Amino acid sequence: PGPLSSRRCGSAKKVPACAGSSLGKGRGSKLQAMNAKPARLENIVTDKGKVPVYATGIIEQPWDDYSDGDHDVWRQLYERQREILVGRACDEFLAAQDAMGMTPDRIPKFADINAVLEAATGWTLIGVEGLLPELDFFDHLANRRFPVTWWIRRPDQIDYIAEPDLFHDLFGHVPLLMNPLFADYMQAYGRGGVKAHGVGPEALANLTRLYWYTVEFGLINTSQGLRIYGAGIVSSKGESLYSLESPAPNRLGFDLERIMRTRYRIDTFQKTYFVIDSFEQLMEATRPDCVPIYERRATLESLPAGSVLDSDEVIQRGNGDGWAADGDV
Ligand code: HBI
Ligand code: FE
Repeated sequence: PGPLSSRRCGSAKKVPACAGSSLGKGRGSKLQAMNAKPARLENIVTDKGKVPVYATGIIEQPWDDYSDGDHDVWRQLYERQREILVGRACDEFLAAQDAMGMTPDRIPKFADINAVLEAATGWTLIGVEGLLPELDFFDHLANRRFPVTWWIRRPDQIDYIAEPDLFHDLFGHVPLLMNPLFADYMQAYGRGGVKAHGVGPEALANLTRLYWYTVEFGLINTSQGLRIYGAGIVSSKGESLYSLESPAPNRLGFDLERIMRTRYRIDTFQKTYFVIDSFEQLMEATRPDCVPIYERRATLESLPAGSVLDSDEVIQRGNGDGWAADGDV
């Protein structure tokens, strides 16, 4: 779950408060009435189908209002993923989760995480309703604030949810913010996004692809072999296995401009994974001014997600098994 298309969302229409919110089963909600139920603004997002985009307000994590069912969903997902990720996620990810004091027992308190995270890299978590319009999102990242959705998915959504919930954000995205290089990359990414937003929709599309193929679905080379660092993978049972073990997808060496040309779908496993050698490489890639890159990029066609070019560093050429044939991207 993650990136929206680069186009501005259509007009928001008010819809009833989200049925999915797990709120209200708590003991005497402490939330003000206005925050009692998040307002889910369904915006029609053109070329990626309908993706809910939420209000942009920051809200306090309603920790006392999480139900036992919510904590149970966290525990189930946490225990299942941690078991799968040993030997699959990069060591930095697993070590950071432990260092932050994350456990399966209860949904972590943002305030507790912030005490550790802020001391480590200056990042803090803020509670949000869910997906934010790009500019709001970029601006938070540029200021070392990571938006975390305050609600967790329902039990019937354990295996898949189309939008980022608390588990995706807190379990998937937050731990690597403890890594100084990744923390710097995420802030540089946010600053780049604010600039790209000023340049225009094409520039923005480049940035959302970069986010997709690194922060969400990136792999990293290690001495023990390929490992996962992307949040979209580590928070997904199926893709944690598929991304490393399936013969179907391509696995290509990281190449910034190549990634910026590569389209993606938000509702299937990736056809192509890009592999970095280190977080330094990721940070270095965002140093140069991106505007000349956008100008060069604009002269080249974007590529279907499953392409392999002669100029690619091919670690594995996928056999394409099970690739979605409809709605090619
Ligand atoms: N909003 N809350 C939230 N979380 C995200 O990961 C997020 C977002 N809005 C936009 C977005 N990601 C992507 O389009 C980025 O590529 C900008
Ligand atoms: Fe995400």
